[in-house]
Amino acid sequence: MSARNPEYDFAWCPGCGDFGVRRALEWALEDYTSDHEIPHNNNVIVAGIGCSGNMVHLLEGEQPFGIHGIHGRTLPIAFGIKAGRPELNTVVVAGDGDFLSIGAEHISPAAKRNLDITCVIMDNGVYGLTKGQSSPTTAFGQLTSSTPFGKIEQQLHPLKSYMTMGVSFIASHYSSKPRDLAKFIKMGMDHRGFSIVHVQSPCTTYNDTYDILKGDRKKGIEGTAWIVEDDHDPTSRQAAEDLLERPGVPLGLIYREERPTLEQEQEKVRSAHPGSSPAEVLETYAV
Ligand SMILES: Cc1ncc(C[n+]2csc(CCOP(=O)(O)OP(=O)(O)O)c2C)c(N)n1
Ligand code: SF4
Ligand SMILES: [Mg+2]
Repeated sequence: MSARNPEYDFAWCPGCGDFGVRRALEWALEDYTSDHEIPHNNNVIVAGIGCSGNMVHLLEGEQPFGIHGIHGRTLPIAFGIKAGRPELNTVVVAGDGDFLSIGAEHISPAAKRNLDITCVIMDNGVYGLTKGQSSPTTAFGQLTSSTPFGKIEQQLHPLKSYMTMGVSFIASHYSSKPRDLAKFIKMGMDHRGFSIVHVQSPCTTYNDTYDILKGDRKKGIEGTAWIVEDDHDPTSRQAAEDLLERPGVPLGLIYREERPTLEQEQEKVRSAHPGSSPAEVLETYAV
C-alpha cells in the first residue's frame, strides 16, 4: 500500500489518543524524509491489528508504504522488510495488546539483534478494537469487559521490560503532546538500532486515562505523567533503571545505547567469509 484507499471507512472515536500519535508520526516522517533526502516511499509503516493499527490507513499527506499485518506479528514482518531492503526506514505501529501480549515473544529477539527499526507503541491499557478487554498494561484490580470482578494479574511495566530485553533506544511519551512526541519518534528513527517510543494514548471509550495522566486540580487528581529532567543521562543504564523506579509515567528519553545493528554484524560476517556458497555455509554446521 502506498496510496490512501478512499473507501477505507474506519474512524477513531472522538478524543482517541491515536489522533495525536498520528499527527506526531506524520511530522516525524516529514522531518526524517527531508533530513535524509529520501523519497517518501522509502518509509514503510508496519501496523498491527487494533484501533492503533488503523494508523497506517489514516495518515495524512504523502503516503509511506504500509502493511496492515497480522495481530502480534509486526516485528517478524518488519524483520523481513529489513532483510530484503535494509535501506528502508521501517516503523512499526502497534497497540499494547498487539505488541506486549500476543506479540511479546518477538521483542527480545529483535532487541538482541538490534534490528534497525522504530516502534511506536500506543498504550491505552486495554484492547480497544475488540471492545475493552484487559491487556498486559491494564492496572491490577481494574474492571474491564473481560475482568468484571477486577483484573487479577499484575500490571506490566513496559519500560522496565524493554530495559531488561536489551532495547537500545527507549523513550516514553504522551499523545497529547504531539510536537514533543514527534521529536522522540524522529530521534528513534535516527537511532541506528532497535528503538521503541512507548506512548500513553488514552482510549476515551473503554479506558479514559486523560485525567489520571494530566491530573485535574478541580477533581483533586494529581497527574501521573512527569517530564524527564534535563540532567538525566540516557546513556547510563544505572540512571535509566533508577529513573524507572520512580512512580508515574516519565515523558522523555529514558535510555540510549550505541552498538552495532544486525545489518552491521551481518556485514562483518560476510566480509570475513567472502564468497561462501550455500553449500560451504551448510558444511560449517556439520562440524
Ligand atoms: C491472531 C489474532 N488474535 C486475536 C485477534 C483479535 N484482536 C484484534 S485487535 C485485538 C486487540 C487490540 O488491542 P491493542 O493491540 O491494544 O490495540 P487497540 O485496539 O487498543 O489500539 C485483538 C485481541 C486477531 N485479530 N488476531
Ligand atoms: S475504542 Fe478506544 S482506542 Fe479504539 S478508536 Fe475508540 S477511543 Fe480509540
Ligand atoms: Mg490497546
